[in-house]
Amino acid sequence: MLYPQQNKYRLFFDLGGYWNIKADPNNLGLSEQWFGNTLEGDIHTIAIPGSWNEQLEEQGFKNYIGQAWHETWFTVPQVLQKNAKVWVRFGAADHKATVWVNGKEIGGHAGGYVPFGFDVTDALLPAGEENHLVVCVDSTLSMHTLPQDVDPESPMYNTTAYQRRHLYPATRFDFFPYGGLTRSVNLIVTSQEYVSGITVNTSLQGEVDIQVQASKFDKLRIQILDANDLIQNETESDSSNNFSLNVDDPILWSPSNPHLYKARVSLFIDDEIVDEYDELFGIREVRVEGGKILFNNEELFLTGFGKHEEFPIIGRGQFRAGYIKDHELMRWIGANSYRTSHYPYDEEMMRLGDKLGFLIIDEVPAVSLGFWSHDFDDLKPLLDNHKKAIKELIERDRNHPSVISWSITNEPNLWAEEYYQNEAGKRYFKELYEFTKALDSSRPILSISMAMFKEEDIVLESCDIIGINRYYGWYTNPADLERAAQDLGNELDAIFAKYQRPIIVSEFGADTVEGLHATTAQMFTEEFQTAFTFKYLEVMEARDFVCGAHIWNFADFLTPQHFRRVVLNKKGVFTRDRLPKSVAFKLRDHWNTLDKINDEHRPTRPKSGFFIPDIKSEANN
Ligand code: BDP
Repeated sequence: MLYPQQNKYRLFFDLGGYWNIKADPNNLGLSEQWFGNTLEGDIHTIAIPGSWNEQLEEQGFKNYIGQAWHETWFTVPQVLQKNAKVWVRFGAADHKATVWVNGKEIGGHAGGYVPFGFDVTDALLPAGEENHLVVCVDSTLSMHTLPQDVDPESPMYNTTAYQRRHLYPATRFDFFPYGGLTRSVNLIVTSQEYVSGITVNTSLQGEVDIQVQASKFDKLRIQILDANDLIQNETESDSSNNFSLNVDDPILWSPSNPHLYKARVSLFIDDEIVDEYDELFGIREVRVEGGKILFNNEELFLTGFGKHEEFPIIGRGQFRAGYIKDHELMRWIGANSYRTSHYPYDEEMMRLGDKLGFLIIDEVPAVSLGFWSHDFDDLKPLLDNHKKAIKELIERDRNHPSVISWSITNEPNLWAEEYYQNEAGKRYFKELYEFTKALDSSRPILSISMAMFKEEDIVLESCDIIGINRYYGWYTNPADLERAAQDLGNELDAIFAKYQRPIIVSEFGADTVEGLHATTAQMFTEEFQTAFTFKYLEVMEARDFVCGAHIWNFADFLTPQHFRRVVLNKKGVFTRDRLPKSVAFKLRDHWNTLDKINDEHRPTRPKSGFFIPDIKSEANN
């Protein structure tokens, strides 16, 4: 469903605010029909968008995984309800939602982190009356969902890899399992006939192919406008919804000049416009050639981070000021890119990436996947959901110039289960790769491997860019950075020799307690983090085929409880509240002088658009 937009023909309301919430640990709500009336009993007030965990910690929600019923009310004015279609759109519900309006079930969606919505016109009360919106959000996962579960009943739980029993709440992944209505909830009003989807494909020569989905039309008109709203070209059709246009002397989108064009789609019925939608896009190209990533035909080196979408109190909830802060800190430090580890981030982040000129690797929630059989057919329910997650992500994000790659999996088999390195596993990833390519052939696909099988890891066969996450000198041979450098270097060389594809080191990092120091670098101190980070950078930068260094992590983040974590994963270059650790200043110096990154790819030196003061703080010296 299109991102909400307001113009002469459509409008949207923000339904965010203080809602009611009621936990349903025993799953009684459906049989007792809680959707029919105002929620009763143990009701709390919750800010939406937002995760329930930290907001309502004192009410017992901190570690709550399960169903929680949410409700609010809205009114549609008479002037709008007449002859209109009214929709409800959710930016995301983690991880599953069922929606009722005035007691009538209007739909549901399985899978967190992506938007969904419904036409609610027929469920509305007469204009002016208060409509009751109820959403049951279920944060439980299963072995077939993305991310996967740790259900004690699942065959995976009973394998020898029992580490997961040591986490509370138990997860297969190293980030907090937040639940809730995490992103914008909107009421959208459109005409009876409307535009429902737009796909834009471009070439560096200025060819722009546009495909429009619409309910019904007598005519569609497409106009391309530049950043000053000047029409560059236009065309129309009364039968086709596929258009090919040209932009003369196109201004390319890049981190240093994030120029956005607009595709304005107007839908006509009886010679009158009844709907219009402006889709932003950029003209730029990313491709892989001879072991390099080429961005607008120039060699690209990615500097940046694996991130988490996570802040104190609001959890994984939408936090616009936080999004700005993170991008500005990345610009300050000289990062040109980040990965949406380990799930799709808020659409607002992608839009900021487009506007501010960041390169984003967009990831589906396929984190530390586990398989449970040698038989490919047994894996199908998981594969189907995996494909669905990829499809929904591509549908949502395909027109963002900031998105340069689809990351289809992160560290499968982290828990070293017995079923993985086999024909079924190979086929699983091959199918995913082909599925993704068929949906979007314009972006390279990234697969990320952990250390266990090194260059033999089956996941490396199915990708255009290889991502490796490595923790030599931290989880293995702790503190021995010379050995870490050797191991990393040998492995990079072996992987490149085998695949001849660009490699990025998509994770490397050391837990670091801010303010902890030592004269001899010691694990957990700020000096160790600096030594570790720069040892890795040295190894990577000595190799031309390494096309990116993404430090794990941008900021400290909340995890389940585990003897390896003191509340947070502390590998952040910034603290959870976004204050720099000392490595940040060193990185800032390094990434702003690295001659491998030419000016085009340095968002710290924009040629237009943003003023970045070039102040060097005392701490840099
Ligand atoms: C990797 C995972 C990441 C973890 C990180 C770590 O991809 O999610 O947080 O290790 O252990 O295995 O810090």
